[in-house]
Amino acid sequence: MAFPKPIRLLAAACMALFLFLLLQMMRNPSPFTAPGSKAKDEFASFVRDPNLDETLEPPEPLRRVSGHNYDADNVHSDRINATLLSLVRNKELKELVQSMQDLERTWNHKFNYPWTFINDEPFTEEFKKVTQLQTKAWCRYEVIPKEHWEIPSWINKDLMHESANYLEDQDVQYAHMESYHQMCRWNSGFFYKHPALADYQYYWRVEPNVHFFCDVDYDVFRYMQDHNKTYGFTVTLYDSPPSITTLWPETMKFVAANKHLLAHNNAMGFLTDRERRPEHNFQANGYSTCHFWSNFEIGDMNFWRSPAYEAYFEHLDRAGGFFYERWGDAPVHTIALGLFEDSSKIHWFKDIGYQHIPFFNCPNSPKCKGCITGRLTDGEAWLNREDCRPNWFKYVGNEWESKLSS
Ligand SMILES: Nc1nc2c(ncn2[C@@H]2O[C@H](COP(=O)(O)OP(=O)(O)O)[C@@H](O)[C@H]2O)c(=O)[nH]1
Ligand SMILES: [Mg+2]
Repeated sequence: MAFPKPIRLLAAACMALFLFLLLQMMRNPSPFTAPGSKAKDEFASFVRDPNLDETLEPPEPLRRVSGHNYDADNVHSDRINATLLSLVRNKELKELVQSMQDLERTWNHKFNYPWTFINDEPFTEEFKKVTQLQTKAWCRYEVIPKEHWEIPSWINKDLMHESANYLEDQDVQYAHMESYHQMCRWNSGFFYKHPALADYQYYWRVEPNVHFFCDVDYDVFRYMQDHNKTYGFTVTLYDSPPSITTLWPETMKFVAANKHLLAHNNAMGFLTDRERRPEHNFQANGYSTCHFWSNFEIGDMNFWRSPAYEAYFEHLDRAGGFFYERWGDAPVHTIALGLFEDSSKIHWFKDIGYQHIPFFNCPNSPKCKGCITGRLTDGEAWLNREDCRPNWFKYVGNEWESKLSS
């Protein structure tokens, strides 16, 4: 049946309009690239996000798969003493499987590093069975010694409860959740003391429900060792000041008594910047609140096992802020690294595409699938303000610039 010409033209116009609208909906919503509304620009961290520049691999030497050198059953493999590490609850099995599948697909099916799962209670048989099915690598299931997890004797429970009420009024998340405080303390000062990790030097922390987007074709643990790196991050953010009001003052007390521990090439500027978010610095009593987002960490446990860090952690633990405030392991790790480690030993794993809700690290690389290049968040536009990378680049630098990236 033939339609009159005006009807055909109208149908064609409707189709074109529909396609145009569809295209608009699928457009990259990155605040960095879109000419953008005022609201978006207002929150953009950079004139141009460095993740928009093409990212290949970090510099050689890089250790790759060759023949059977990383086979899971090769007892003489090129693997070093390192493990993937996950503190996780039985009820998070499905979310953990998601993280495992992404990391196995993009990296570990090539290198077959063991997984170590840690819990404050025994893992179920189902948890063990299902996680082992996700990998050819060896899986270990460990329980935390009670004395590493329980709330220490010097914490006053009444004061803790009152403090949690106060924190809640300040909109501090998880204020009343004791286990969250315990988890932050354990990640700050105990994970590397677990007997099951005694023979390992390097770890890659993996949380349930995170995503990995990019194929990584070199052994990242060997990268850390060969390039003399202590710690690697993907995302760095501002923290909630009321959760850490006295963390910096306590740190300063410790530093005043231990000046010799400060690294020569430290990241004090990054830790104390007050130009970008002056109100954060003010509320956190001198700390910028910038921290490496510790749900992703690739690190050398020798740093956490050093006498300097042990003394610092002990000082913080006695001060009580893991329970009277809600000190996170992220700011604690970051401050320690920023003060006591040479900042050239801290590496931005720009090439590892990563997401933990609601933030991403999404590089511009043909190796990446499933994230939008340069997009920091899929949440509200104001979340872009939480990005602390510009501060890191300002005080420490961007090692990927110039010769390294392409
Ligand atoms: N075994 C165990 N793991 C926990 C507990 N609380 C948190 N975790 C783990 O600690 C990590 C951080 O917790 P999560 O709830 O993701 O905190 P968020 O990312 O800060 O919202 C995740 O790997 C959790 O599985 C706990 O009480 N027991
Ligand atoms: Mg999490």
